Amino acid sequence: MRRAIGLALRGWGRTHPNPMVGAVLVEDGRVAAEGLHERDGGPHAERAAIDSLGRPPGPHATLYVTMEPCSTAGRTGACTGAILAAGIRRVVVGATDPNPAHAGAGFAVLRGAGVETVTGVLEAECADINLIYNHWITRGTPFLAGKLASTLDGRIATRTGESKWITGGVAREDVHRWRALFPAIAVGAGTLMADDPRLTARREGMAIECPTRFVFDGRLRSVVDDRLPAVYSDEFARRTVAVTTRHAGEGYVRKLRDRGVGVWIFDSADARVPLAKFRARCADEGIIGVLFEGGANLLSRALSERELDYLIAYQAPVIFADERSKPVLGGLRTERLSQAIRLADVRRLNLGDDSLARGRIVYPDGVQIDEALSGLG
Ligand code: AOF
Ligand code: ZN
Repeated sequence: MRRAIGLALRGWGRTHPNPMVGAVLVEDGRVAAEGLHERDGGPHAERAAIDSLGRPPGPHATLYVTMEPCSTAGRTGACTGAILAAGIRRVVVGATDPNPAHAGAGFAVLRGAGVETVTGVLEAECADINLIYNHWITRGTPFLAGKLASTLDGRIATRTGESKWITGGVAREDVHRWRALFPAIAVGAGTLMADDPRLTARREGMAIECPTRFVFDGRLRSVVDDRLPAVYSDEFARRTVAVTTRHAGEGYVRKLRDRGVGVWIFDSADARVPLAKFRARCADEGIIGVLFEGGANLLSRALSERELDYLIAYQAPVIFADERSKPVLGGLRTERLSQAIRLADVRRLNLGDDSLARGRIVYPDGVQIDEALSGLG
């Protein structure tokens, strides 16, 4: 199953809106064939493994697959059908396909046909491969994740504003992996103006990839007259969408649209984009996952509006111990421990001297937004 997981991950970022799936066909204790779902619309992992064998599997073959085989025709024919047609009598599965069209139906089909079906092997790992898909297919809304990087005492910049770099090279490379996974990335105008990030995924030995780039800028103050930020002017400018409100000047909107930059305009009493409306628009446009990369204001708002589903948090073994340094998150008034936001299904990783903790965000009942701080960005 670990080998099947490795195969599934080769589809990283290329299978949307489909899941990443890997499959290994074992005969007499040896790997006879492998397959993966390489891209949306392409053959499913099970079929890819069976086809690559080039002959019927032996009578005692076992198919290991990271996700439940599909049991309805879809665009590529049911995998349960392919398994039965190949005469495979034993199937070992990682995670259940959360797609309501399947959700265990594949197991019933296999078992009904007398195939020995083992489920739940490395289940958590297999489900973790498809964070975006699992959310999208069950809720029909995009998976909104936040990425942050802080010191051990939860700070992202010194009192004078220095922030490059708190985390080391290995952690920063890992960020590019997530950028390559998510169909879209979002940043706030403040971050855009301070850092001028390109928001592309740049990985050793691989072509530069550019997801959809969202800039949250309620008044379009990042559309300055002299030098435009890179995301509005580089070769991927058409991949950029400024997310703004009616409070933005029409001249700025026109200036962006003239360059091929998208502009989404939302109604809002203040100059802040309501994240629930943004999420709904993404769903309409088929954007199934967005990685919020900062800054602190945008992430804090997403959290206080309870619109963030997941957090990817890097932490460096660095301490400022300075109240005037900049905190990674804010805007809530958490008086009791029972009001704390928590992560569930937490996974941890060491990256050089830094660490990564990521997990699903669980919101408590009744946390108050701190009005004094809610004027953030
Ligand atoms: C599998 N193995 O490798 C994948 C599965 O449009 P289609 O035909 O590609 O079907 C898409 C659905 O099939 C998708 O929503 C999910 O439920 C399942 N994906 N299933 O058995 C695979 N990629
Ligand atoms: Zn299938």
